[in-house]
Amino acid sequence: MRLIHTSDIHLDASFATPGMPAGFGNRRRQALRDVFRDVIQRTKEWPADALLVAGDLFELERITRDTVAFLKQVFESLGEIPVFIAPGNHDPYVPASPYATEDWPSNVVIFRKADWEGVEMPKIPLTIHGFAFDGAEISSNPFGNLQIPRDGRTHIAVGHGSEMGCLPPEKGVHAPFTAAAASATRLRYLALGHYHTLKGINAPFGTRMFYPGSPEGHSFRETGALCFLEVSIEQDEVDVRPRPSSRYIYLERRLDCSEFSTSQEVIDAIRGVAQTEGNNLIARIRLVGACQSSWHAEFNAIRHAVEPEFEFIDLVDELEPVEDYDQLAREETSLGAFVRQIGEEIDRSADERHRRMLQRSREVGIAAFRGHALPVRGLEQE
Ligand SMILES: [Mn+2]
Repeated sequence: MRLIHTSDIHLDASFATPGMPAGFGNRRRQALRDVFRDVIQRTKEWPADALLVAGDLFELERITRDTVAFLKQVFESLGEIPVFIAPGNHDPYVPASPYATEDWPSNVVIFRKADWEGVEMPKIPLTIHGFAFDGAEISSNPFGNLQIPRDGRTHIAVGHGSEMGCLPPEKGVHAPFTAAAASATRLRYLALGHYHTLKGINAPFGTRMFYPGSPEGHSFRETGALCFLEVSIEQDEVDVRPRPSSRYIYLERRLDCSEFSTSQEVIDAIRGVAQTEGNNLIARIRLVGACQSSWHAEFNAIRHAVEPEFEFIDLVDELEPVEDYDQLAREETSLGAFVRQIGEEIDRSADERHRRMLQRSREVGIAAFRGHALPVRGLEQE
C-alpha cells in the first residue's frame, strides 16, 4: 500500500512582514499552490492508494473563492484516488468553513468530528482513522482514545496535534499527546500535522509516526529544503521516504567580514552564498565581525548589488566598526576637531582607567556625531 502524506500547506497565508517588497506575498502564495499541485501530481504518478492531508491545508480566515476552486480542481484531477483531510487549528471544521459549505469531489473524505472516525477503503484492506479540529482549539482531545479492531485490515490514522516529546521552541500547543499514548497495537502509521519541519518519532508497539512538515516554507523558522512523505506499507515493513518539494528555500547565515577591506569582497562573499545554495533563496545574512568604516559606508550599495541574486535578502548589520582615528582627526569638520581633541587627551592621560573612559567617550561621541545608535552598554559595564 502506498500513501502520500503532507500537512501544513497554509494556502493563502499572509506573509505580511514589514520591509517585504511588493508582490512578495503573492509570489509566496503562488509557490504554496504550485507545490501542493506537485504533491497531487506525485500522488497520480507514483501512484498512491491515498493522499493524506494532516491539517492546516489552508488558513480559514484568509481562504479565497479562487483557492477553493483550485482545490476542487486538483482533487478532482486525482480521479478515483481518495484524499483524506484531517482539519487542523488553522482550517478547523466549523459551519462556515468551505469544508462544510462546499460540494467537494466524490474522492474527497473530510473528517468532521473531534473524535476518531474510521473509513474503510473499498478495494484494498486499509482503514484510515481521522478526526477534525472543530475550532481554533479542539473541544476534546482524541489522542489516546483510538481503538483499533482486530479485523485483519491494515490500520493507519491521520491527525493534527502536538507530540510533546518533540515540541519545537515557540510552537503553540494544540491537541497535546505523547508518542506512547498515541501508539496502539495494530496501528501501522500515524500521519501527523502541525509541526512545520520533518520529524520522525519513535513510538512503542511499532507504530511509525511522522510529521512531514510544510512542503513549502513560510518563514525563517522553516529553513532548508522541505518535503512531503511517500509511505509504503508492506507486510512487516513501513518505509517512509521524504520527497523534496520546496520551490523557495529559507536560509540564515552569519558572514564574518573581519578579513574584508573592500565592499567588493563582501559582495563576492554574499554572491558566493547564492551560487552554492541555488536559486530562489529567501536569505537572512548577518554581517558580523570587525569592519573598517570605509566599506561600512557602502552598506546600502552592497544590499542593492546582491539583491538580484535572491528572491529576497534581509541583510542585517551586526558589524563592529573599526575606526581610523588618525584619518578622522585630519578631517576639517567638527567631528575631526572632536577626535583630535579627545585623542590628545587620551595621549596625555597617565591613568589607565581614565584613558579607557576617554576611549569609550570617543566611541560614543563619534556615534552621536553620525547619528548611530550609542554604544552605551559598554560604558555602564565599566
Ligand atoms: Mn497547526
